Amino acid sequence: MIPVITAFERSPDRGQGLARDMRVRWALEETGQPCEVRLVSFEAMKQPAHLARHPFGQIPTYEEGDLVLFESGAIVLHIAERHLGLLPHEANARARAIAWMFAALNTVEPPILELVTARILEGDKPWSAERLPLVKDRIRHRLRQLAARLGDANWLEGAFSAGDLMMVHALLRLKPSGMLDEFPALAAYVARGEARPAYRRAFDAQLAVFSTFESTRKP
Ligand code: GTB
Repeated sequence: MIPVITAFERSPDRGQGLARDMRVRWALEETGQPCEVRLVSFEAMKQPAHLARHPFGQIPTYEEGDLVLFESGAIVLHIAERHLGLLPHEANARARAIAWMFAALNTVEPPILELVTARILEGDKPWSAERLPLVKDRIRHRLRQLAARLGDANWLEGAFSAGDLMMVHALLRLKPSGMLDEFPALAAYVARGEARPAYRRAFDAQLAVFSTFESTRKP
């Protein structure tokens, strides 16, 4: 059964691959699984049909027969557990790779999202200029710790895993800020992720959605 995932009809990142459907597309590519993509507008995401799939009216979602999932982490874990390629077979190594998925989502990504909030949603507040350095320092603290653990390894736990997939995608959100370049080992880690053929295929697929939308848009 070919799963159906949802993605933005028109991504606000203009095809940079920063929206979270990219994680699901990437996981499916790494495991050699096909998918169909249902594109949704911001309006459609808040309608009952989509809210039945996703209680918070967001993308991505994943439908496979009777199973309907939301949350990119849960979806990637589901894919990784059912198909070869994203989790080690040995039980302890598998548990560690899953721990890195949670670390990406719960420990590394939150301060990065704070930066997006501080810049975009709170950029016009009088206290914004004071807050921004604090937010950036919290991110640097995490990046320093992550770089120390990665050391000169290619991936976080031996071979590339779902933990790396989630971590690389969380870190990608930092690229426009230039902060990733302050940590060359992490910049190289992210570049290794982006260079994977599966990442490229997933990236091209989501970019094609944006390019098609732009080329058919009425002036
Ligand atoms: N925790 C959920 C998950 O991991 O699946 C978060 C899902 C989520 O934030 N979805 C966003 C969404 O549907 C899209 S990915 N937003 C619409 C809404 O809430 O109404 C987040 C995102 C959006 C835009 C960019 N960008 O433009 O760079 C990057 C990431």
